[in-house]
Amino acid sequence: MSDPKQKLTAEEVRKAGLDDWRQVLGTLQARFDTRDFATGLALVDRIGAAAEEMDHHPDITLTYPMVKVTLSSHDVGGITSRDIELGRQISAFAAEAG
Ligand code: HBI
Repeated sequence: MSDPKQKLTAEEVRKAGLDDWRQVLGTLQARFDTRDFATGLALVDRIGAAAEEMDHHPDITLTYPMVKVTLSSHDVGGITSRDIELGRQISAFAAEAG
């Protein structure tokens, strides 16, 4: 699962054990309840910084009182190890924000 250009199978993604995330049509999607807007905004900011650092960019919706995130690798049209890695980071940020 280390090749970032390799599209993962649904089974490989499932085995990665990303608790907050579900697979939807070749993407990973999660929503994090942030209870208030400012906490959501701070979470989006952390996700943005991590995305820039990885050069891998999720779709993010900040909508009171939650943040919705969709991850996929546009270059291969599916889920790769980069989505798994960023998804793990985002879950950790959300846990800290909560
Ligand atoms: N973000 N989600 C996602 N998928 C990509 O394929 C991707 C990206 N951010 C930057 C990126 N690719 C770059 O590697 C290319 O735009 C050069």
